Parts: sequence; C-alpha cells; structure tokens
Amino acid sequence: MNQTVVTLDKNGDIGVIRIDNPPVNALSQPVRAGLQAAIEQVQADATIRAVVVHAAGRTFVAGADINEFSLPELPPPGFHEIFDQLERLNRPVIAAIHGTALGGGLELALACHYRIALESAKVGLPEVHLGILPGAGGTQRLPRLIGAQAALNMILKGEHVAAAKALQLGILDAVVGDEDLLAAALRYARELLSQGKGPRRTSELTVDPASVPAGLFEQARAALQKRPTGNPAPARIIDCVEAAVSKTFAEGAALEKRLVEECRRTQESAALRHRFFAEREAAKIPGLPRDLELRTIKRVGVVGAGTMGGGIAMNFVNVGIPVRIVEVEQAALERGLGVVRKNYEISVTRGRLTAEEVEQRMALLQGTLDYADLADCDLVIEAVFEDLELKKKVCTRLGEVCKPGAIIASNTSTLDIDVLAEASGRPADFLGMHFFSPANVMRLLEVVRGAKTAPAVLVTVVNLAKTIGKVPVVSGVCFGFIGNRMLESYLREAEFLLLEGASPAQIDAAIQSLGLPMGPCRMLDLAGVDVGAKVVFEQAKAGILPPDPSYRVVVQKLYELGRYGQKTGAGYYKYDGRMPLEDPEVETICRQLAAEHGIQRRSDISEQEIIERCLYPLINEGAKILEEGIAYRASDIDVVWINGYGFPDYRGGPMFWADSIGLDRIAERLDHYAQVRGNEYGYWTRAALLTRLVNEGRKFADLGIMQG
Ligand code: 3H9
Repeated sequence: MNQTVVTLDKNGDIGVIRIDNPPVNALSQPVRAGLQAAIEQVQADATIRAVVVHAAGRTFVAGADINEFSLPELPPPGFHEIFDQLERLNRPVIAAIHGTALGGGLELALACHYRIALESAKVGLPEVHLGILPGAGGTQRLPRLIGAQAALNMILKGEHVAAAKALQLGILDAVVGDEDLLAAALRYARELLSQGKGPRRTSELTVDPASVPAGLFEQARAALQKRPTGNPAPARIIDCVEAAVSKTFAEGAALEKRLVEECRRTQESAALRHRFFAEREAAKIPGLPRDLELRTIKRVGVVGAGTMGGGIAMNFVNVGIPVRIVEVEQAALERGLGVVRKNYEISVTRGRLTAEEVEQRMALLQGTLDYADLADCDLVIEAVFEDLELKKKVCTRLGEVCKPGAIIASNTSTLDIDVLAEASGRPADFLGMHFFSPANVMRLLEVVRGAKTAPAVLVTVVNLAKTIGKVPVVSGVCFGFIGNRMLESYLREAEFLLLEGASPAQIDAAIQSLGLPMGPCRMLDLAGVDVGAKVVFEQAKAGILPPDPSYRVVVQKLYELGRYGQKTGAGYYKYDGRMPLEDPEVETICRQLAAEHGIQRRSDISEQEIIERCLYPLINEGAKILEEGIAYRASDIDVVWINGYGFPDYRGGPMFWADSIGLDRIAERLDHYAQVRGNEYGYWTRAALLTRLVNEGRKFADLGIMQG
C-alpha cells in the first residue's frame, strides 16, 4: 500500500481507511493504488467487522485528479475496478464526508454502503463543467439511489448540493453537527453492527421505470437541441442515466466507461480543463515578497450610485461586508438604492432570496451625500462616469478623506490608472478594479496594478475578489487593460467589414457560429453605441488612435445620429422591443461612409474571413499584451475573455483556441490580410512574440510567467 497517501488503521474491530493527499485529496494514481491495497488488506482481515473511509485535511475527496485526464491513458488501477471491489466487501463500509465530496469523491462515497456527513459538507458531480461525465460509476449509482430525474438534474447541472438537501434526496444517511466526524462515523458503524446491519450495495438496486416521469430523457435531449452547447458531456450524460434505468449495472457501467473516455479525448474537454486550472492560476501573483502584511477589509465605500456603483456595492453586501455609497444628489442616491432593492426583489420572485434576506442586505448598504462618511472605509471604489477629469477630481478627494492605509480603487474600464493614482496622492494604496456589467453578475474582475501599487494592496484585492465570488485577473496599465484593449482590434475589423459590404447580421452570425453569445454589432447595441463611441473619443484625446481617417467611423456616425442601440430603438440594427431587425438605413450609412473613405464594397465576404479578421488580430493583440508584460500568462487572457466577454469556455479562450488552430496558421493569415488589405497602419503586423513562437515551433501554453 502507498503508506503516505492511503492508510488502513484499526479502531477496535473497525477498519479506518484514511486518504491524505493534499490539497484536496484528489484520486490520483497513488491514491487509487493505495485504496486498492487497503481494500485487499480488509478482505484478508476477518477481525475487521466494518470499515470507515475518511480523508485528512480540509476536505473529503474532491474528485479524480484532473491533471491525469491529459495523459494518453489513465494509469491503472481503474476507478470502476476499485469502487466495485470496495462495494463488494462483505462488511458495512461507511463514508465520512467533510468539506466537499465531488466527482470521483462522491462516486467513492456512493460505492460505500452508508454515508455520513458534517452539516457544512457539500456533495456533487460537477464533471460536466470539465466536459466529461461522472465516470467512476456515478451515472449508474446515483439514479439507483435517488431516482433518475433527480440524478439527471444534478449531473447535468453539476451543482454542489448542501448536506441537508443531500440527506433529503437520499444521498446521505446521516448528517451531524460541528463535531469530530471520525468519532461520529465510528459510532455510526458500531450502531449498524449492533443492529445487525450489513452491506447495502447501491449497484444491486434497480430504478423502477414507473418512477421515471414520461418523456424525461426525450425532453432533456430536446432541451439540449434547442440550446446547443459545444460541451460534449450533456448528451452522453443523458444516455448513461437512461441506461441506469433500462440496463443492468454492468451494462450501464460499461457504457459510462466508454463515454467518459470519449469525452475526455475531445478538444472541448481539454479546453474546459484548461479553464479550470487557468482560473486558479490567475489568482497567483508572481514575485511577491514573503512577508507581506495584507490589509483587512471590513467596510467598503463606493462613489457613484449608478448602475455600476450599485452593482459593485451588491457584491460586498451579498457576503456581509457593509458598504457606504456616496452620490452628489439625494435624488440620484435614492434612485440608485431603489435599483439595488429592485434587483434583490427580482431574486425573491425567482426564489433565490427571502424577503428577510433582502432587508438584511439593504441594511448593510448605507447611502450618503458626504465624502467624509468614507473616512472609516478600508477600501473605496470610485465608479463615477468614465471621464478622466471627473475621475481625477474624485480620486483627489478620496486621497483627502480616506483613512491612512485604506485602499483606493478606480473602476475605470480604459483610463490610465497611474494618472488617477497620482491624483489620489497615495499611489501605493491605489489600483484599478474593473468590474464588468452587470457588476453583480459578471464573474470577471480585472485588477489593475499601477506602477506604484504596493504588493500588499494588490494581493489584498485579489483575495477579496475571491471572497465576493469573482475571478480576478491582474492586468498592467495600458489603454483598455487586457480585455478592452483586445476588444478594440475586434471592433475595428468588424467595422471595416461593414464598410466593405458585410451586414451586421452577417458579421454577428459568423462570430456566433463560434459560440460567442453575440457578435460585435449586437454587443455594441446592447452596451450602448454611445458608450462604444466615447471609448473611441477618449482614445483620440489620449492621442493613441492610428492616423487612419476611416478608423471606427461607423460607431462615430451612429452616435452622431443618436442611434445609441437597443435603448433608443436603433443602432447597428433597428429594434422591435429587444428583437434586432436588419435596417436598410445602416447599409446606406455604411455605403456612404465607404464612398467617403474610398473603400471598395464587395459581395464575397465569407464567414471564415469574418472570423479570421475579427479574431486573429485580437489574438495578435493578446501576444503583444504578453510581450509587454501586461498579462502574466496567456491563460490569464483566456480567463478574461471567457468570464468577461462570453468567449466559449469549450474553446478555452482566445489564446488556447489559437494554440489549437496552430500559431503558424494564425501568423500566415495575418500576413495574408496585410497583403490583401494593406498594412499602412500596422493593423496586421505580427507581434514579435508570435513570430518567435512560430519560429521555435512553440505555443502560447508553453510560455511561462511574462513580466514587463
Ligand atoms: C472526476 O472526478 C471524474 C471522475 O468521474 C472519474 C472519471 C474517470 N484535481 O479550487 P481551489 C487543486 S473530475 C486536481 O483553489 P478551493 C487546484 O487546482 C473532478 N487538482 O480550492 C488548486 O491547486 P493550486 C471532479 C485539483 O478551496 C488546489 O487544488 N471534481 C482538483 O477554492 C486548491 O483548489 C471537481 O471538478 C482536482 N480534482 O475549492 C472538483 N481540485 O493550489 C474540482 C482542486 O496548485 N475542485 N485541485 O492552484 C473544486 O471544485 C475546488 O477545488 C474545491 C475546493 C471546491 C474542491
């Protein structure tokens, strides 16, 4: 037996199998081998009358080791083999669950005969988020235990289920309060023995077909077809759960084994696994001093009660951190607080919050018209209108009123953090916190480190981001940071394509065919053409626009015409309610602009050209961001695009996607467009890093940490 990761001890006549594989007790090969050895030892020891399986550290088993899924073959012993062996033991086996029993961890527990958990524990089969299915018996045992409908629902959603609910569903047999779990499990084992209870094998149960709602599987398949996803797992999950009803355990298990293997070999699953690790890497800041003293954030201030300020405030009150929100006028303050309350009330109607919880949260949100009320805040975030002069004034004021040691942050989406930091008079305490709209919903937070931001400030905010449920990504200072800077090249090409003769619907359809929820034209109409145009004006002011008179003229023209998008009923489209309709007016506008700028119209723009022209320059910009050290890692860029811009997770983000296309191909197409479109303004000039990687036959994924 592998002595270090799995041990078998005896507590009287009870065998105790302990898994100790930090940080999350993943079932990597040594753990599987250790488990198998422990089971064989139990088989050989007739004095053991019952077995408890538990885990050391902060959690029970959090699943298979996700790293192993990238190996050509999963190293033996296999999951089914061990779990079947465990279940076949002829003495009662009890799983003792604390923390989380996820994926293979729950499957291990399901192979045990009884399950006891702490009330703080959670269980789930989240494999779907990795583009695979529960492949260690979960699709066969869970339906046998709790019924096909509940199991299908739980596996397709991949949610974590709290212990109380899991008890109700029949996944758990007992839940205990805050006590010594191992002691409780041993007690439970002795009770079973005293009651003469023996093994209870879930694989021997059958699902009564009469308990399965008519059309359950057909409806699940129809729902998938209606909203197709690039994830290879859901369709196969439905097949497996159906097999749990209609086939023997052995047949269902064989199907599960084959389908999980099919899933893990797909590019989509590789992309989803990349996302899993990328999000965790993104929160790691390289090169930090060892003895950092982090700051404590007990109260937060927000300046501006507009949509953004209100959304930002909600993030904190949702986790119990009180917020002071400042406005200039009482009416604006009341409007802002009213919007927050309305958002919470919508959650009540959807059953996500109780009326009492709304009151508790609103009580944590205090409005004020006086900056002096921010004096006791540990972090203050300004979320006023995106205007450099205004933001500078606000930052200066914050530098005056905030207490020493408070962190001051700007929610700017494009402006120079270093300029704002200087305006505050305390650049070491200053950074950017770029929330995405709606700020209470979108998971991404770009944390922008200024030239003088203190490391402790940066780490405090990255940790805080995790506390409020955000995925933080650190960016250096440049116009638009990681996300909006890359977006700029995407929007630039979308507009040139409009001038050359593509319609908004054609462009959007091409981009959506890749799995993005909306193309650039619909996105700008939704975000506001005015907002989009102002970004261009700000770049002009900052002197960073290319000297190209045709640069993003479409958005500027639509703005001039008051076509602000969905909110004014017209933008790149005209609107019937929320429904975008093609508008001949837009074609006329584009035709006129093309004529003014001497741009040839053509009718041969293909879907492939749209995809390449919008996305390959975006990837090229990503490479520049890396070589400048604006992002630490290529995978950080992927995290930004998946969580902030709806880039499909099953493609792994733009940089992972580029690696899968081949960087030589990307480079070759950039060169091609430089030739056919001309390259007067450097739009198609390859990033030096891209050329280097192509020459060396390497990928973005091969790069280490990049520091500017
Ligand atoms: C599965 O089980 C398939 C089976 O059906 C069998 C098929 C054949 N593997 O998230 P954290 C690392 S698929 C490897 O920051 P938290 C993680 O990368 C699996 N590594 O902690 C990080 O490393 P580092 C199904 C893993 O407290 C460290 O552990 N299970 C795994 O915020 C800490 O993680 C899942 O999908 C793993 N399975 O959250 C559950 N899990 O420190 C995946 C974690 O180097 N895990 N790591 O960056 C989670 O959801 C969270 O990690 C958990 C803890 C909730 C457990």
